[in-house]
Amino acid sequence: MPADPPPPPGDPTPGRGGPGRAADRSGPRAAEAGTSDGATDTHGYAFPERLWRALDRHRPPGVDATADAWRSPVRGPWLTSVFGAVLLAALPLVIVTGLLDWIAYGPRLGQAFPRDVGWLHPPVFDWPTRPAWLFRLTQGLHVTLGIVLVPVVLGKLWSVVPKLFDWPPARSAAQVLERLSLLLLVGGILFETATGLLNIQYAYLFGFDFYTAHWYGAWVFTAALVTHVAIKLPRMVTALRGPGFARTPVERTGPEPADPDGLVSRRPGPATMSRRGVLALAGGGALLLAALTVGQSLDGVLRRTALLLPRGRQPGAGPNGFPVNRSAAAAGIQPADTGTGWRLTVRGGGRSVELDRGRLLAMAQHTADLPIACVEGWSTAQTWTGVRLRDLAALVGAPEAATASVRSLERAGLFRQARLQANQVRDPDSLLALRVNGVDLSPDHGYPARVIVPALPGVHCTKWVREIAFEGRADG
Ligand SMILES: Nc1nc2c(c(=O)[nH]1)N[C@H]1C(S)=C(S)[C@@H](COP(=O)(O)O)O[C@H]1N2
Ligand SMILES: [Mo]
Repeated sequence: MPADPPPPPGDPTPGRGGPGRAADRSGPRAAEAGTSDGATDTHGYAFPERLWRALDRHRPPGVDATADAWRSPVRGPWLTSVFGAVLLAALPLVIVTGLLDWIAYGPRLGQAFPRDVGWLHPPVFDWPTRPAWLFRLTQGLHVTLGIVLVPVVLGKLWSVVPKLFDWPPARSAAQVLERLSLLLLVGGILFETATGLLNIQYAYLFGFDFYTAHWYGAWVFTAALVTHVAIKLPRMVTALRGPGFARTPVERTGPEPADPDGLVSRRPGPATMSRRGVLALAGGGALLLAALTVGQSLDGVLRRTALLLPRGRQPGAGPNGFPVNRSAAAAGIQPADTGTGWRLTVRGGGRSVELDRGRLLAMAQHTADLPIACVEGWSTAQTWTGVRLRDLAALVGAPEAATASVRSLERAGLFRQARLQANQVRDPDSLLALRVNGVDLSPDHGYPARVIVPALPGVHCTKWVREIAFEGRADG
């Protein structure tokens, strides 16, 4: 069974680090301990050496005391690498699902946010309609993982926090670059997490556009992450291949030998927690967040466990009792607009037809179980009934339409209109829904008619539809 190295002998109090102690540690860290005592050992400085030496001579007051105040003996390459390995496995999924969500919005139809990203976009493709739960999965993963990883990120930051007080802040020009990338890495993940969390809580406390900020923030973060992984991966692999500490109890927990990154405390105190205790704390936090979050992507009683999400829980009972993103009142939909005077205008192929709800109900009705998956993370599957979009396209002689522009009665609001791709118009389950779960749509769910399309982001499932225009020819 792997075990910690025996704890260093003697009482681990500050001040026991002396020349003798520096001598029994090896690596640059020992040299650094020497310089902090005023010694002139500048071994380990690269160009511009004079700058580092000058900085070292002018140490800000308290910098050594602060660095040494972090005394947990569990800090070191092993713990940092375990957190790092978890993040290395999970963060690419968050990044990729985030990019997929941008693609799902339909950049080719000019409706992904942010709209104009120049060369900075992933290869785009027409978002498929199958499997119908695709966007539910990608967006659910993006939001849920983003939340669940918070304790792991905090654990990793805690494991390296003394490095913030390193002085001089770098020892070579290369290290300046590395530490700048760390600034972008840490700043990036905190920014992405904070804006993401505020967005799903509908708390737009910031004075900038969420989509634009989250998008560019993601690129900054991703670039910094790639750099960081390229630099540190070998260290991580070495640390994880070395002696393990997962089973060491707190009584036998001591520091690792000094490491080249200086993660091990220079003056380690006694352990108050084992490494596995730290991991259990972060893991337990992640599990707790998962338990409070996943319910937003599930239906049935488990939905009630989604305590963290404002729209995640079951709102009301009955067939229309599922989450509402924007209510009819909030969208300014008047009962008079949706009463017997309501007409749907269908355009295409140079023709225009007006249909009332009775005529729509007299057309062939199709029923499909389809999810609504909101970009804010929640999703729910319901049973929808209505007219196939492709039947409406055929009605105006545009069965080969390349796109459909859907407009709502709603007058203001970002989501009062949406454009659908050819595959989304043609899918046999793509509906202008009139009913849900066997009853008429409620006003909040889009009465008299709403769009529902397999795998379409919820934001494009336009409610209170007033007009559908089929345009172009898919293969022409
Ligand atoms: N006209 C209109 N349709 C809309 C919206 C809106 O704000 N206005 N919100 C969209 C969003 S963001 C989502 S997630 C779904 C949610 O549908 P629901 O409220 O019926 O659950 O409706 C979509 N349809
Ligand atoms: Mo949404």
